[in-house]
Amino acid sequence: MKQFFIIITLIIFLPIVANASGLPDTDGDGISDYDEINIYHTNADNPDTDNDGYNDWTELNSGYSPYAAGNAKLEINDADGDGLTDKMELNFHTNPVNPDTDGDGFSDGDEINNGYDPAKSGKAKLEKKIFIDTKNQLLGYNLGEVRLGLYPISTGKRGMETPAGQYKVLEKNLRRWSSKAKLWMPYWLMFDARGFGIHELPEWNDGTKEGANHLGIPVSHGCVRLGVGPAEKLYNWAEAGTKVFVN
Ligand SMILES: [Ca+2]
Ligand SMILES: [Ca+2]
Ligand SMILES: [Ca+2]
Ligand SMILES: [Ca+2]
Repeated sequence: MKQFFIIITLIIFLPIVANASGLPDTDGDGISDYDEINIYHTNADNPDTDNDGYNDWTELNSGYSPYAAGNAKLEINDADGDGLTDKMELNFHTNPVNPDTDGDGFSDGDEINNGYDPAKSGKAKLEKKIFIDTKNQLLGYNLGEVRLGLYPISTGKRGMETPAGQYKVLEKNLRRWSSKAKLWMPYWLMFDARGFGIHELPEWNDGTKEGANHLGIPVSHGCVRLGVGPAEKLYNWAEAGTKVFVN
């Protein structure tokens, strides 16, 4: 009988250590077996997957990659070389150590760059959305639920506010002339037929360009101005039909 109790005690207390949430955590690194296997794709039997002396929990919580020894940062490291950083893989719920999570022949990075869902095989697409925050003078853009970028902008000044509402990209034009304002609007993405759009800092006919010092301050006539670099990036990413939310 005594032996029986010892065996039961061993079965209960030896095999699995529970983490803070009460779920089994075999290697005792603070991340449950379930999360290691299904979310982080780390080794559930080794608290330090990349054997660099820092356990997986510590690395993930301080922005370091648990998939590469040393000082590799999550937001820079690309453990599987698929063009998507470890951090973006975790955001998109893809596998950071498998370049083709859904096994459909297209890498996770290629799928994201082309708007496809890297977690679903085939042609499932993720929705593209642009968010314009006039209060904080910021533009963010998302693929599905994942934020891809956030940039300072300049929206309409008092009396000429950028109108709030839900829109979509109606027209793309590399360089549009505004006959009303007498200026060029590079990387033009029109979202409202009345003439409201997103574009790079405007240029006058004599070649002078609006300074970036106005970004973060509402000074436009209603359009949404983006800086040099972000405007081109957003232009190349967005397509006709991409949803635009202004508030
Ligand atoms: Ca664990
Ligand atoms: Ca480690
Ligand atoms: Ca990757
Ligand atoms: Ca794929």
